[in-house]
Amino acid sequence: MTPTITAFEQSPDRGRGLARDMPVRWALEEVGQPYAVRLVSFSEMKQPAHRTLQPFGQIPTYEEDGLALFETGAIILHIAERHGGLLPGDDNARARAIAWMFAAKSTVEPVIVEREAAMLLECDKGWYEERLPILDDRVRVRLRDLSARLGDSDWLDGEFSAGDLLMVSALRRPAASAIVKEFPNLAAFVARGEARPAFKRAFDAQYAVFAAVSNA
Ligand code: GTB
Repeated sequence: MTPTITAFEQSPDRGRGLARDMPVRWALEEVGQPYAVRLVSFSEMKQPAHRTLQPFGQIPTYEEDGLALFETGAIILHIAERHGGLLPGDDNARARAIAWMFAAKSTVEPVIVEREAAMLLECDKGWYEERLPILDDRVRVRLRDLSARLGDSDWLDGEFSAGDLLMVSALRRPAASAIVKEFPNLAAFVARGEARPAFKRAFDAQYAVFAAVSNA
C-alpha cells in the first residue's frame, strides 16, 4: 500500500525544504517507495482528526496499512527497517547508524532549534543580543565535535545511512548554516547529502507545493 504523509499546505519556509516533511520525503525517495501527500492547513493540524494521528497537532505524519505514525525520527526508522538502503545489514553497523539518528535528533538538533526559537521569539527582548552568542557557542561546541568525528569521511559511519540523512537535515536548518561554514568538512557533508538524487527529488516535490500555492 502506498503510504501517505502530511505536509504544510502553505509552508512558512517558502519552498526551502526546511519543514520536517522534507526528511521523510527524502527517506522515501532513498528507498524508492512512492508516497502520497495530504496537505494540511494550520487550523486542520489542530483539529481532533489530525491530533488522532499527531497528538501535538504537527506535521509530518505517516499512514500505511492501518499503521499511523508521528515523529520524524520514528517515521524514518520505520521506513529504514522496512526497506533496504538506509540501514546497514550488519547488526552492529545498524545499531551504530541508529545511534547517529538519535545523535542528530537529541544531541545536535536541539541546540540548533533553541537558537532558531530565540531568533523567532526573543529578538525583541533587551537581552537578546547578549544571549545570541551563548546560543551560537552551544551550536559551535556540538558542530566542532561532530566535525572532529567526521574527519575526512564522506558519511558518519561507513555507507550513507538514515543517521546521515537526519544529521544533514539538522545542519540544513537556518540557525546552523552560518556555523556549519566554519567547518569545511561539515559544509561538504551537507553538500554531499543535498547532491543525492533522492534529496533532489524530495526537494523538488516539496517545492512544487510552494510553487502551486504561489501561482494560484
Ligand atoms: N518532533 C516532531 C517531529 O520531528 O516530527 C516535531 C514536528 C514539528 O516541529 N513540526 C512542525 C509543525 O508542525 C513543522 S516542521 N509546527 C506547527 C506547530 O507546531 O503548530 C518545523 C518547521 C516549521 C517551519 C520551518 N520553516 O518555515 O523554516 C522549519 C521547520
